[in-house]
Amino acid sequence: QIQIEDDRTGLSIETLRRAMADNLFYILGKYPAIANNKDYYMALAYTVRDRLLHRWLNTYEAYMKPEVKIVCYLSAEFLVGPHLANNLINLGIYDQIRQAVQESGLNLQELINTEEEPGLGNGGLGRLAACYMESLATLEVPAIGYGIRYEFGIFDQEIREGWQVEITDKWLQDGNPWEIIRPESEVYINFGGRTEPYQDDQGNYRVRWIPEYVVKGIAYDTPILGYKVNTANTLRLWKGEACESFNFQRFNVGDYYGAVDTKVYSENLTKVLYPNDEPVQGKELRLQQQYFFVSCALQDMIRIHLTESENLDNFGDKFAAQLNDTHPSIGVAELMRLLIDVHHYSWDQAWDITQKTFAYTNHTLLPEALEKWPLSIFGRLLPRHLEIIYEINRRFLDQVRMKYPGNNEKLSCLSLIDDRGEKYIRMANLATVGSHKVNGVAALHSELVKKTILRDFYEFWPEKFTNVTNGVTPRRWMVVSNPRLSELITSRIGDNWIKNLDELRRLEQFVDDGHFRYQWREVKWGVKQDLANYIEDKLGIKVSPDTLFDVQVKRIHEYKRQHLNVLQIITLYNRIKHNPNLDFTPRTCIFGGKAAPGYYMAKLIIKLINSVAEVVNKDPDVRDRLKVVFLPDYNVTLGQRVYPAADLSEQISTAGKEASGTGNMKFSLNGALTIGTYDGANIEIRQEVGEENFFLFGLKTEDIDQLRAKGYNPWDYYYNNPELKSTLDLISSGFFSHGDCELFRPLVDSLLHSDPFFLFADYQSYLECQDRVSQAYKDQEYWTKMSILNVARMGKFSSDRSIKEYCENIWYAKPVPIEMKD
Ligand code: 26M
Repeated sequence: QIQIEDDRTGLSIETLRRAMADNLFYILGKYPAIANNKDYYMALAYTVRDRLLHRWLNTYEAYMKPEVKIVCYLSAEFLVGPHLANNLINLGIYDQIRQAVQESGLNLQELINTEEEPGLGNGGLGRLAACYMESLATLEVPAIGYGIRYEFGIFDQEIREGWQVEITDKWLQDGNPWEIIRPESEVYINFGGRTEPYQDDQGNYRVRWIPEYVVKGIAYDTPILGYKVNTANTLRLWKGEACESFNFQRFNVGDYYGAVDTKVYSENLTKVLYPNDEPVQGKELRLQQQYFFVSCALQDMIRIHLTESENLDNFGDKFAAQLNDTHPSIGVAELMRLLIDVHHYSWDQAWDITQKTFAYTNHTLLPEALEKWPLSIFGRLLPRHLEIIYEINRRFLDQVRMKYPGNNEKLSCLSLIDDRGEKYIRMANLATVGSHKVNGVAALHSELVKKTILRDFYEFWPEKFTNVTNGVTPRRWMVVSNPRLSELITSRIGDNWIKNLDELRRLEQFVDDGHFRYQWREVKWGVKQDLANYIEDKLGIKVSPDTLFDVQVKRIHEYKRQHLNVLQIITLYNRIKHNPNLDFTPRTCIFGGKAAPGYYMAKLIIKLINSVAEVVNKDPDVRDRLKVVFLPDYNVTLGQRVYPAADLSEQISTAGKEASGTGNMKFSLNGALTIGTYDGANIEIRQEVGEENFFLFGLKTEDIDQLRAKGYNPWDYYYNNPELKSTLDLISSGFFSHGDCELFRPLVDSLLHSDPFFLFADYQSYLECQDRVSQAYKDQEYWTKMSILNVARMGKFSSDRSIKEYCENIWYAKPVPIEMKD
C-alpha cells in the first residue's frame, strides 16, 4: 500500500522538498532557475506556515469555550524577532527541514539569515512582550497579544563617519508570510468631537460621543507557537485604515484628493513606531496610536465574549488584560466607556469589571519617563474619556478623603490630574487606580516603585503591589541562537532543560570534569570565531577569538553608562601607552545599540565610541591587545549572534535606574560572566549564580542617594584621580577627534559639571573590578568553571517562570492543552 502525504502537512523529506517547490511556483510565481535566496526563504516560510495552521485553528476554537480564561497582553510594542528558526524549533521540524532544504541544493542557515525581522519595538519592553508571548504558548496558557502593526518599525541604524544615521525600516516591502489578515474582525475607532447627554427610551440618563472622525482598525494575526505543544496563540496587530463610508461624499462631488486625504490621514495612524524609549511630551499622534490599538483590542475582546455569552457580566473572568507600562492605560477609561455608554452597565458594575480585568506592569522609575498627557490635547482627542477620568478621580479622591481627612498633600499626589501648572493626566496613576495588581519587573525595582513613584498608592493599597522578576525565553535565546552550546548541554543532561530551565542545575556535577570544560571552551571559541568573521565581513576589523570578548549591547542611554565603559577603555589605552610592555589580558570591546533620534547626548556617545575605536584599533603600540568595535544596527537578529559569543557582559547602569534588564540574563545563559552594578535583576542574578561568580562594583542605590544629599561634586574625583583626569583630558584635547577640542565638549562638560549618573563616583571601583576580570580570565580553567556555574544556576530567569507567577498571582489563568482533531 502506498501512503501519500498531504503536501501541506507531511513531514517526510520528499514531501517537504516538493511543498517548497510548489510554493515557489504557485505562491511566488518563480521557476527555480530565476529564484534567489529571498524567494526560497518565502517558499520555505509558507511551507512552515502550512504545517502550523491546524494547531492555530484548533487553538483558537478551544478558547471560545466560556470556561476558558484568556490573557490579553496589551503592548504598544512586540519585538518578536525573526520567526522562521524559532517556528522550526518549536514545531520540532528543524532537522527534517534542514535536510529537505539541503536536498533542494540550498543552505538552511542562509535562508534563515535572509529573514527581515519585524522591529516593532524599541528595546527591553517590546522584547519582554515577545518572550512572554512565547512562554504563554509553551505553557499552553490561552493568550492574545494586542498591539500595533507599524508599517515602519524601529529605524535601521547606519554609521557614517562615526555618527548614527537613521534609515526607514521597510520590513513589509517583500511581504510578510507569517501574518494573516482578518478583514472580518474590523472595528471602528472614534476621535475628537464632543459628547452629548440624552435620555433613552426607558428614561435613563446616558451620554453619547459624537466624534469628529472615525478610523477603521483591521486585524493582522501572527501565530505564536509553543515549544513542542499544540498551542499556537495569536499576536493580533492592528492597522489603521480609512472607513470607506466616510468621505464618499467628497469623492462624489469630484474632490478625489479630499477623499484620499482621509485615507492618508487614517493610514498615518499606524505608519511608524515612535523610536524613543521614553515619552516625548505631548505628541498627539502617539496618543492616537495608543487609544487606537487599545480600543481595537477591547472591542475585539467584547465581541469574542458576546459570541459565547449573553452579556459582559463575566468579562473579568473571561479575560485578564495586562498593561505593558502605561502606554495602553487609556484602556481603563475605554473599558468603562464601552461598558457604560455602549453596553449600559451602571458605573459601579463597570468599575468592578474594569478593576478585575486590568493589571499594570511598571518598567521605569526615571521621572522623565512617566507618561502624562496635557489635558488640552487629551480632551480634544478623547472628550468622553476625559469626563470618565474626572469621574474616576472624583470617586477615588472621595475614598482618599475618608482615609486621610483634611490631607490635601495626599490628594494632590494621588490625583489622576496634575494641576500644579499646565494640567496633565497622569497615566501611571490611572493605570494604578484601574488595576487590581501593579508589579515592578525585578525585586529591587518593585521595592523602589513602592518607595518612590507610587509610594502614596502603596500606602493606600499595599496588597495591590507585587513583583514579577523578568525572564527570557530559552528557546530563542539558547536553542535557536546557540545550537552548539545547547547540544553540548543536552549531551550531558538530556533536553528537558529547554522546557524546565531549572534542570540546568544538573550541569553543576560536570564543573570538575576537565573534558567537559574543554568542550565548553571549544564551543565558546567557535561561536566567537563566527562573530569575529561577521565583524571582519561587515567592518573590516580583525579580532581574535583568543581575546576576552567584552560586550555591551543595549539602547544607548546615559543611565546605562556606555560612556563609563569608554572611560575604562581609554584608561587601559593610556596604561598601554605609558608602559608598552604591560602584562595585559587582550580584550575585544564590543558595543551595539541605537540612540533615540532626538537624544543628542546618546548620539554623541556613539560618535565617541567610534572615534576611540578608530584611534585604538590602528595604534601599533597596542599590538592587538585592545580592539574596539561598534556593531551597527543592533537588533534581535544581531543579538542572537552576539550573546553566545560574549565572555563578559557589561551591566553597568547607575544603581536604581535599570528597572530589570533582560540582556543581562541572555548573556549569562550563554556562559558570559557579568560585570555589573547592584541594580535591577543583576542583584538576583548574582544571588543565583553566587557572588564568587559575579563581578560586582559600584555604589548602591542608598549610597547614591546619600552622596547626592551631601552634595556630589564630580570635580573632586577628577582632581583626585590621576587616571580619570588624564582620560578626560585626552578626550578634551581632541586626541580622538582629529584635534577638534569642541566635538566632545558637551559630554565632558556634562560629566565635570553635573555627572547626573555618577560615572566618576563609580569609576575607580569599575576599573579595579575590570582588573579582577582580567586576572580571572588568565586562568582559563577557573574562568570556565565560573562560566558553567553561571549557566547552571540561571534557571530562575526563564520567562516560563515569570509567566507562571503572573498566572498564579495576577491573571488567575490556567493552561488549556490543545488536542489535535485535525
Ligand atoms: C513612550 C511614549 C512615547 C514613545 C515611546 C515611549 C516608550 C517606549 C518604550 C517608553 C518606554 C519604552 O520602553 C522602556 C523600556 O524598554 N524599559 C525597559 O523594560 C525592560 C523590560 O521590563 C527592563 O528590563 C528595562 O530595565 C527597562 O529599561
